[in-house]
Amino acid sequence: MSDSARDEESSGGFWRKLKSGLGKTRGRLAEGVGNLLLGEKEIDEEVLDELETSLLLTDVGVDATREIMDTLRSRVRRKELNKTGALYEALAVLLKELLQPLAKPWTVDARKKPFVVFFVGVNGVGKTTTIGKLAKYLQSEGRQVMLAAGDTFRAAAVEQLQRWGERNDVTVIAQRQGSDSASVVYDAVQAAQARGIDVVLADTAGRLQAKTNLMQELAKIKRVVARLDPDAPHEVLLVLDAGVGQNALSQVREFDAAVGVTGLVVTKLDGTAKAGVLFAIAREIGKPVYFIGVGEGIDDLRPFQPDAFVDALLPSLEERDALPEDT
Ligand SMILES: Nc1nc2c(ncn2[C@@H]2O[C@H](COP(=O)(O)OP(=O)(O)O)[C@@H](O)[C@H]2O)c(=O)[nH]1
Ligand SMILES: [Mg+2]
Repeated sequence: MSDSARDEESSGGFWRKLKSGLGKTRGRLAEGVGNLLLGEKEIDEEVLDELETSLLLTDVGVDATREIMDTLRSRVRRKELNKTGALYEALAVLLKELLQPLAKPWTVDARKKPFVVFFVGVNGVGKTTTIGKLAKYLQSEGRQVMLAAGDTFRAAAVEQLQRWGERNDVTVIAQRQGSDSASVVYDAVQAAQARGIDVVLADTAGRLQAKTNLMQELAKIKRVVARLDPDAPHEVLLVLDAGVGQNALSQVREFDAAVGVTGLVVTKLDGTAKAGVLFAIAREIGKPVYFIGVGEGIDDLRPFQPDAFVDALLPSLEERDALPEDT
């Protein structure tokens, strides 16, 4: 198989996974948009109200929902939209536009060597797993990767990262549990400089005894690493679990205030009916979503593409018939 054929096959696999992963959100959305799918029905208040409710139920959020509904209602008033089928299509276009600002391609600046990326976020959101997946992704682009086990709070966290290191055959810089995470990340960046490594992915703790400690700790890691490279870290990625819905917004604000978040990774879009939170993020947070996760496997991470995301949520009529059950 050629490389491009393999790429197509695996991204086709991801597309299927995205569609089945978003099944819960799509199902909840369908409770409100089901009417729209009848196509040739007149648009009345009931149709619009049901749509509004289902947007709220998938965690699109009050403000983004209001914005979407205001636009659609005014187009209905102006008779630009008459039938429910047209409303469905207009909704899909609107949702794609809303997500567009989040779609900034992830790039590694090869002049920054090593390119240092911090992963921050509360416990259990998927930081360590995302690092494992991203290590493979970067290697497939031909980059040399090193991992830093900066979550020294739990022994299991270090072991988990080491397992991902073994799977990807990349070096993991670690110290024992309870050691200073700033010194672990410092060691990793120093080792990467010495060995000519392209990218350092640094794990961090999501929980300490007290929350103020955590934020201070993260700020300290940043300061310490800047001694080796004043531009580092080059990215600070906040990992968010889509399942927390609207709470994701306060997590962004809190981590951003402490360490200056440069981009987001939204995980666990599979298995939640709250994937609509991406629209709230688009409206409220001016930060790119570089990657999304739709499963625990090493290939279940991909760059975020708004059009594919909306197509998976609001498939055309013909496509709907071919989709896995909405459960
Ligand atoms: N279903 C699903 N599970 C995920 C995803 N990302 C991570 N997980 C799981 O979430 C749990 C916590 O992940 P972990 O990386 O340890 O989170 P951390 O505490 O932020 O490092 C693990 O069981 C992961 O396998 C995802 O995109 N989808
Ligand atoms: Mg972890």
